[in-house]
Amino acid sequence: MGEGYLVYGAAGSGSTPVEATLTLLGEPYRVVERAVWQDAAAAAEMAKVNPLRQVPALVLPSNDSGAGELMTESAAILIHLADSHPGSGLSPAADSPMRPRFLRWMAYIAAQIYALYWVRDDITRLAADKAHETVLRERTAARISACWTMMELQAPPAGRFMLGEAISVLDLYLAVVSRWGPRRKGFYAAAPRLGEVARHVDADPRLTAFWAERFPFVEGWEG
Ligand SMILES: N[C@@H](CCC(=O)N[C@@H](CS)C(=O)NCC(=O)O)C(=O)O
Repeated sequence: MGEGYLVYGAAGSGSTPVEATLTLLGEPYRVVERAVWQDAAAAAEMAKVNPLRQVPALVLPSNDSGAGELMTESAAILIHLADSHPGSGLSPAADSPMRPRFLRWMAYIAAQIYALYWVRDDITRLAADKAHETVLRERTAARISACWTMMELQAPPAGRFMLGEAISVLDLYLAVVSRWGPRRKGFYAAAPRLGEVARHVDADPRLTAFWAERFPFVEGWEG
């Protein structure tokens, strides 16, 4: 085993649940800050690692066969980290009755919700003019809210957290993605029971210092 995990990320971005997971696991990791959506130089640097110029990217600790494997795609990274630490309880085991639910909603957050931020983070990618920008912002916000509502109806939390009484990477993922626009107030309105789960994650004392550093609950943070 080498020198620990290397995370390419940015505060408040999709690397946040990855960093939170490593924090809960007590694994050593280092973050290379790449706020790719704000900074062209950071994006150019990121392209050397991930040609899509996106964070998060995770380099696994190197092993006997050489350099550590590179992972992108937040859901895959979170599932891998949890599964490779089976004692952590951060994912249900492959034979657990909760496993299909876990996989379904991990993929759902990534594909149905997170993917819309490719548009929202730089609306000019699809908007032809200012009026179009407004329409796209409104419609993607409505779609995100509708997706949270659908998730709540299909998968009401099984306890304090999505899968029961123990926190999993699904809860960490939900808690971070629900802080992006239309932000937590919109999320609480769309999915109040998922909102309760997110509040439990926010309040986990093992993560207090982590949130303060990487995604602080500053004045007005809920939107
Ligand atoms: N499918 C990717 C999406 C990653 C993503 O969109 N990351 C954002 C930051 S939260 C980003 O790097 N955006 C820059 C861009 O897409 O150009 C994942 O789940 O990891």
